[in-house]
Amino acid sequence: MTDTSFDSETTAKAAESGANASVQFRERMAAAAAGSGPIDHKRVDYLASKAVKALNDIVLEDKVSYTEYNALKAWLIKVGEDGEWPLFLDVWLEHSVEEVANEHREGSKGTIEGPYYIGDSPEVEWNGTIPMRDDEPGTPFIFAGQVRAVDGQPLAGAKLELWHADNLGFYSQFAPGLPEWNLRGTFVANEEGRYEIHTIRPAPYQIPTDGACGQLIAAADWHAWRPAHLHLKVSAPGHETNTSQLYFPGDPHNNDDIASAVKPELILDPKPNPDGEGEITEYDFVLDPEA
Ligand code: MBD
Ligand code: FE
Repeated sequence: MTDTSFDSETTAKAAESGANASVQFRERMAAAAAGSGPIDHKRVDYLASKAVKALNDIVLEDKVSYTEYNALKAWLIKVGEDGEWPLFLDVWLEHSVEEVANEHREGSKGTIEGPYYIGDSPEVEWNGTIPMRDDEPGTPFIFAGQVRAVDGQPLAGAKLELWHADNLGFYSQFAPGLPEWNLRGTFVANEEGRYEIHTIRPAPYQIPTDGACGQLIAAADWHAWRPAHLHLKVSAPGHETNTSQLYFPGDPHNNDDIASAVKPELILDPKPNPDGEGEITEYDFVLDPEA
């Protein structure tokens, strides 16, 4: 079992991750803005009215007091100040957006992207090791399989982008003190659509406890954990990109992920590596054709 205990030093380090996710998101949106269309006023009217009504209904039905209203106002201000809107939304809302976006798919299940994706990670040769420190702690882990289309055709040259937390639950470029591309890499499937990636097993992830999201979690007496997971984006020309996360059997938080992003199809089946240290697992991706 992975050690999930955190000392005060590592907890403090986690705090900046939410704010860094805001910076990252703004940059990505600025780049995408050029391609976005005109405002659909009818749709905004419909959705915004519905959202406002849902909140008003809660106030009326549950007789929300001025004390509670002011606590909400203070908390919303703090979410912004702490830069935790991407963290908040990806933890508590993205799973429904993903469900709607991908319900038509016949290929592999996906799940939420979360706040810590970075594009253009270094390309690693087939069979290679993801960028990591010389003394990277954690169980060595070989992650291999095949990328196919829904008709069974192997997708030679499919691209797999993998990013995951380290053995303490930290993501490079979001928690300080890690090499820029630590545990982030881009891999290309071979002629048979097969890939083989060498990495280490990530630790479970704790939502930063000292920001606005942590404040809500403490006030509501919830737990702050996501199960250990690998993040992936698998893509091939003419196919829909599969954004996914893969989980490990037996993780205590597979059944109560705070981000509601675990699906039974996404739990891996690692075995001891017969040829060396650590573990090995096989997982195949099936991509839907682009509409
Ligand atoms: C994560 O690592 C993550 O994957 C999600 C969805 C939310 C917060 C942290
Ligand atoms: Fe994650």
